[in-house]
Parts: sequence; structure tokens; C-alpha cells
Amino acid sequence: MTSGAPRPLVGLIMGSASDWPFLVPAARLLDEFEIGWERGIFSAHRLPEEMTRYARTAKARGLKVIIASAGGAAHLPGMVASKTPLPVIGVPRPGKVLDGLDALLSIVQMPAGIPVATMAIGEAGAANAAVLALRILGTADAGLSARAEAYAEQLRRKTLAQPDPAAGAYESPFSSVVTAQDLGDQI
Ligand code: RP5
Repeated sequence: MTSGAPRPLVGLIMGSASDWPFLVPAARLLDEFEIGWERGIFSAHRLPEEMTRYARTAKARGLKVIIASAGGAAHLPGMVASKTPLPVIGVPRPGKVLDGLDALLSIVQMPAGIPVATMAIGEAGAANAAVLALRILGTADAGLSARAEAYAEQLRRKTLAQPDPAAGAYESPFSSVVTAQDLGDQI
């Protein structure tokens, strides 16, 4: 654990260092949300005992949510979920041979009883894992819940601020930009 960092509430674990580049969006968002988090490699097949110890001790160590990413067979999220009562968020990553659909199908197809909240493949999934972790933590922390609402509002404003899908780079005598404001408030 890095000294000086706040007590980790979120564990961001992966099967291999090769997963890390896909998880940077999660890392950046957890930092932006000012949530303490830890990172580590606990491969389900290369470090099965260590992975078990991580999952078994996670709750007692104060973690509230685990984000687990893996590619290929991608059994890490499900295995960790089987050994902890904490919510586990799975992030499938694109592989070297297949595009991540393999990992997605593996992670999402948990049999009934041991859930893994499965995100999209790759960087979007990593970002959403951090946002979901924030929302989960927000159920017991009004400040974090407000941060989740503020983040959604920030996305809304950013999207409304760029209403032209062609970003002004396309002109057509037959086309104009329609914005939400143009629609008024009547349904
Ligand atoms: C999985 O196998 C890892 O999560 C990674 O996505 C994949 C390949 O690992 P490396 O061979 O790149 O270490 O366990």
C-alpha cells in the first residue's frame, strides 16, 4: 500500500500488469472522486492462493467494493466474488487474439447466486466501474452520493455544450442542428 494515501475503500485488481493500461480510466476517476483505492495483481490462475487471501481478507481490511479486471478466460472477477461478501464489479478487457467478447461473456455469465456486476469491454467499462463504485459507496455516504450526482450533471452539461454532432465541420444546405432547447418543454 502506498503510504500517505487515504484508507482504500476500493480494490482495483487484475490478472496481469498487461491489464493496467485498460484500467487507467478507472484509476483516474477514483482519484477525481477522491476515493482511496488500492491496486494489485492477483491472477486467478497464476496466483490462486494469493487471490483467495485477497478476497477473504478484503472486507476485514476495510474495502467496500472490488473492481476486478481480466481478459481471456477472465475468471478472476467470479472467483473473487465467490470468496468475499463485497460487491464485485467485473471489467472485461480486450485480448491479444480476441476483442474482449470472450472475457465479457465469461464474466457476465455467472450462475445464479454469486453476482458480478459486469461492465462494458475495455476503457468505457473501466470508467463505469469507478462510477458504479462511487454510487455503491454513495448509498452509505451522502457526500459521495452528491459527488455521483455532480458527475452526472457535469456529463450532461458537457454534452449539451456541444450540440452539433459534426462539431461545426460539416455544412449542408439541407441540414441544421437541432438542440434540446429547440424542443421546448412540452412533451
Ligand atoms: C488474464 O490473462 C489477465 O487478466 C490478462 O488479461 C490475460 C493475459 O495476461 P498476460 O499473458 O498478458 O500476462 O489472466
